[in-house]
Amino acid sequence: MNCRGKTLTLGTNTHLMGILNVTPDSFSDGGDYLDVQRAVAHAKMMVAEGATLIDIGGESSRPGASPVSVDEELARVVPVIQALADAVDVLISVDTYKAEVARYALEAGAHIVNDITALSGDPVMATVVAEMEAGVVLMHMKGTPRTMQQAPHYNDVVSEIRSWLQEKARNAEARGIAGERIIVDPGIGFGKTTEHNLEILKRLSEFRELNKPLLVGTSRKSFIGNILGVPVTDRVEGTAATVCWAITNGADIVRVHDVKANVRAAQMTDALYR
Ligand code: 9MG
Repeated sequence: MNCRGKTLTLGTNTHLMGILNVTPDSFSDGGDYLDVQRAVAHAKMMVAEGATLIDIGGESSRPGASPVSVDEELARVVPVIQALADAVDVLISVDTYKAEVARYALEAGAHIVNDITALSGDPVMATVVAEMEAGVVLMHMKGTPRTMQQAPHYNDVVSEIRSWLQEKARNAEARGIAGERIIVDPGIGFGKTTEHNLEILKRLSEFRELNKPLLVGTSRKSFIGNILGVPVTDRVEGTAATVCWAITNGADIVRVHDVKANVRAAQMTDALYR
């Protein structure tokens, strides 16, 4: 797929998307020079370890996280994207549901918008993505980050999410976004119980029927903690197991914090499977 002049070749190997959170609990207190340098250094390390995409986010989507203003989010992500676009030769995605943040981020050098609301969080987002010929990740979420874990219910979690993503992809195309620039994502952990997440992973291959590149993000998520009984700082092996499983069940891109370990797991799985 081609996003703003940069190509992502799909099908030959799994792509690792490295997570770069520029929020106060990670690299940023407001985009000052040192924050930017530290964030860029971390992104460069992830690229050296094998990430072929870097996902930069300035607002946490964890349950209960506080929303961030457009100005604050711009101050966090834009300087990092500007610095990174000159420093690395990989695709950059911006994790935002706000059209204004997306527009500035794309102008600063990003190629893809990772929208956890699948274009429904801001009425202008589809226009920005279409006009700027960017790629877009359409992720499924039930509710909002504030409400999503309040007793989520599905009759058939996989069929419902698959139909929902199909509808969102159709809408995106109707709004002028090229079909080949759309990536779909079942949104592990976003309005799902541990059982829902396991069911989605067990039946992941059913999302191939959408005929779109498939992104899966399991990294360090609570369902891994629930199964292994380990804290968020100790979930790298659990994550790697889900990465290998996701690859053999159709994932094209996996979104991870711990790039080195997951690249190795993915390369071995690719050698066996692809
Ligand atoms: C921002 N973010 C957190 N988890 C995610 C996931 O699973 N997928 C995508 N696309 N974005 C995510």
